[in-house]
Amino acid sequence: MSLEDAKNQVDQAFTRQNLRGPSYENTFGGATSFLRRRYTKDLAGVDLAVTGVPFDQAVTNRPGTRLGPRAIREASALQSPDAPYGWGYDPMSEFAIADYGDLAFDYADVPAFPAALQAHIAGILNAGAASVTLGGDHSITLAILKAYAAKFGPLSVLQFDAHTDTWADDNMDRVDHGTFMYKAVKLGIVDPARSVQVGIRTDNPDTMGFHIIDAPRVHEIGNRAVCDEIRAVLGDHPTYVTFDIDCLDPAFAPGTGTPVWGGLSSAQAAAILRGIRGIDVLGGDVVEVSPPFDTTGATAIAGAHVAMELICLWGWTRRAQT
Ligand SMILES: [Mn+2]
Repeated sequence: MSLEDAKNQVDQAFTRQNLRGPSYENTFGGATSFLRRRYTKDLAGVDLAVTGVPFDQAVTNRPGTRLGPRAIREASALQSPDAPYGWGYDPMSEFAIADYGDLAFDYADVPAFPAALQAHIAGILNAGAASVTLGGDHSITLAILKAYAAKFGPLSVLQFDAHTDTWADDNMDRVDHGTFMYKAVKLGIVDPARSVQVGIRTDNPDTMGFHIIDAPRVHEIGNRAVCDEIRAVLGDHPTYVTFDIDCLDPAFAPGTGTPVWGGLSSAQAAAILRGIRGIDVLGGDVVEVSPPFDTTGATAIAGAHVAMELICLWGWTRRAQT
């Protein structure tokens, strides 16, 4: 290895010349960005920006997801630089994907937070890029959906979650991780009739018209039937995917604020995310990874895999169009 190679084949978060392509630096060292993408605030030429939102002030129980983006980035370094398994293509080589860093916000000014986040995502979308966001608690998805709806109109949402997050809350100024989907429907930015919630296992009689495939049903009908049902509802409608890591069973994702037993396994989630390829994904997020409760790191590992699968889903459709 030449001296020049030695300089460039480390810290590819900063040293990589090209937004595309694998990074073969040691996975155990160097500066960490999501999957060694370039860590940059320059969105020129970027197809998809991965961004972190370290906000956890809206939780009903255990906090800690403010540390989620950092943990997910670190866990992403465990993934192979080769093409992701089961997809037959490498989105990291075919698309310009950057780590856009974290949202800056005043942690003590919660009322000002949603607008700051919406502007952050709008900046990415208006630069012509898609976004995949690393949370943060689930309240963040409302501001992201507002930015998406402002550009694309009302969206389908595919939500993986133990909870529907549709508990009634007509105070639009409240910032709450359990009511954001209620608000999204009331604001008209999500079309519930063309949206699906997967993995639900907490009671909330008002479904608001969402198509729910609850966790017992996932276990009963199996992955392939779940994928068929998701496709049937979403069709080719523009879709935002939000993945609350508590969709997974606490055995697979203990590091989260409101764990509920009876959830999906990592294998089920992987099979379903890969089995719905072809839906029109405009962007997504993985939320509620709480490192202080993640005793083995398994939750952050799952979160990093989910983020990668979201990128694969987004790229699959875009790739088919080009
Ligand atoms: Mn949730």
